[in-house]
Amino acid sequence: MHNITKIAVVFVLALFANSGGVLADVIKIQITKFGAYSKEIVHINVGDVVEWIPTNEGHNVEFLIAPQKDFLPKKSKMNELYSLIFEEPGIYVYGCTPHLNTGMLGLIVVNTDFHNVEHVNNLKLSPVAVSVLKRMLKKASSMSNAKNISKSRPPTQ
Ligand SMILES: [Cu+2]
Repeated sequence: MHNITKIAVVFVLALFANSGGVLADVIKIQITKFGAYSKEIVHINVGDVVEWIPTNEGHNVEFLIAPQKDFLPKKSKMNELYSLIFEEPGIYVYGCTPHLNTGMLGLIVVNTDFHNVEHVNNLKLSPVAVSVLKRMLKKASSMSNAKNISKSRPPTQ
């Protein structure tokens, strides 16, 4: 009886370890022929996976901002499928290495947590990239209000 209780406790803990028992989502972002990420802003939960699928040559994914300042995810290789699991709540900013200056950027917000927004605002980028980033941040915070509604939609391709 004692052992069964123990197993039950471990099982419940395992459920909570994965964002409160909710199954992880896999969000797919295509790198389009227009040199853009198909979803420029994504709201996810801790434990979710984002996958970048190249459909056009000459692009990649390089992180500029992560919640843990000194632990940026590694840069992806050109034209390669890239997949990352997100474990830290906060804002992540990434871009395409050769097209950062023209504003080929993407934003990921984990757990609707904007605590590191100052780091994002202090990012040194070209004027075009800065204005793209500002627009995305504004949109991301307004999207976060409607997050629960969009979460109930069936997954899109
Ligand atoms: Cu690019």
